[in-house]
Amino acid sequence: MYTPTAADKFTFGLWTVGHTGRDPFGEPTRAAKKPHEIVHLLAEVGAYGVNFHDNDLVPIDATPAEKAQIIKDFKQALNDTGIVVPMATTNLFSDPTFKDGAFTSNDPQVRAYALHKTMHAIDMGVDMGAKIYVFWGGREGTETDASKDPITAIKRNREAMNYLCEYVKDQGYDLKFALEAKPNEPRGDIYNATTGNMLAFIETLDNPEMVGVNPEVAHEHMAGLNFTHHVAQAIEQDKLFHIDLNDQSFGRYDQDFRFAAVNLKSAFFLVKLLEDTGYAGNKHFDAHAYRTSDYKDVKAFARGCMRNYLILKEKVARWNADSEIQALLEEINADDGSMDPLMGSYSADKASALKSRSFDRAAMGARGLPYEALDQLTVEILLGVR
Ligand code: GCO
Ligand code: MN
Ligand code: MN
Repeated sequence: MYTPTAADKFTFGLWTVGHTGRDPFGEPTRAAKKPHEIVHLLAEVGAYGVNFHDNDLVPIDATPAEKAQIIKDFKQALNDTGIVVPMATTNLFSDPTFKDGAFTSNDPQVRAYALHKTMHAIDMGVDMGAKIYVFWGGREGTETDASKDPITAIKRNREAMNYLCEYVKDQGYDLKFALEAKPNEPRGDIYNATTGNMLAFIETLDNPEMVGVNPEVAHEHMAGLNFTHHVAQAIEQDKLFHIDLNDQSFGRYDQDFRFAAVNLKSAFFLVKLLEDTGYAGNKHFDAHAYRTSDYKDVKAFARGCMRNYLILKEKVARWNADSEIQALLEEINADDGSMDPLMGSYSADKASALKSRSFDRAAMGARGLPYEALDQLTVEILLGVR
């Protein structure tokens, strides 16, 4: 019942299960694995797909011969395991070149190199089968606003997105972009800090239909925000092109924990939203195992991400089928239609009828709402006693 299948579209980045445990204070605790070895690990745990940054697969300083060998081994592993590549992205954050941003750098040569690097990475991603291309602007930000005009930064980001959309159209690629927001880390402040910022930004692009979002649980949680509400806004605007699932304690450093490891209830309502609205895209676990793990435990981590999603999916079905919950929902949403002639789309007649109508304000305010009861039933489902 909780065994993942291809239909679940569970994916992992090479950098997730391949994370070696390095952090800002400490050296790796696990030996690095080659990309083709990671593909086999993912197949073993039952994943559907693997994603990569250009340099997760091919190191930035690889020779053409090394690159050819890596790609050959990687494609062979994909072939042997049936693992697919649904998404690719560019590393525009590790190399010192990008210390002041890539598309928003103050140096025009760096901005040009960022486009050059991204076009090559897009070519490689498409060659592997990617249909979604993620943009996470990790270095697109500042430590001091003395360094950069934030309006200039928005314009530079827009110019880059417009350029790259035209490139994709010019190549005839079947590829969509998904923009990923994060409030901070590794920069002090990152531009377009939330999914909501990204959604507004997308509407200002030349080809907005090619661009959606890739929200990540941890990133809205870092900012103390309700992730499910941000995903809902993306879904409502047909912009949920991809999703990064993981978990994160509010207010802490960027933790990228196993999905549902911290906030079970938030994870439940997220899965409920995705399942109830029929989200059909990839579910990417952008997370990594604790630094204390060995590779046996990394597999437990990866299995745990997928299993938690499937357990929560089953809880959602239970919640939706619960007659007591459904009765409460009916009570909460009772509507005798008597207000319909006064609301909805505006007309002058409606407005004047509404203005002259009298309301029993005290009665409305006195009406009880059984949200405690509803929430308790939700908790009991999550605790497994219902
Ligand atoms: C993070 C980000 C990244 C991006 C990845 C793909 O917290 O570091 O989420 O993992 O998702 O770079 O663009
Ligand atoms: Mn993250
Ligand atoms: Mn992410």
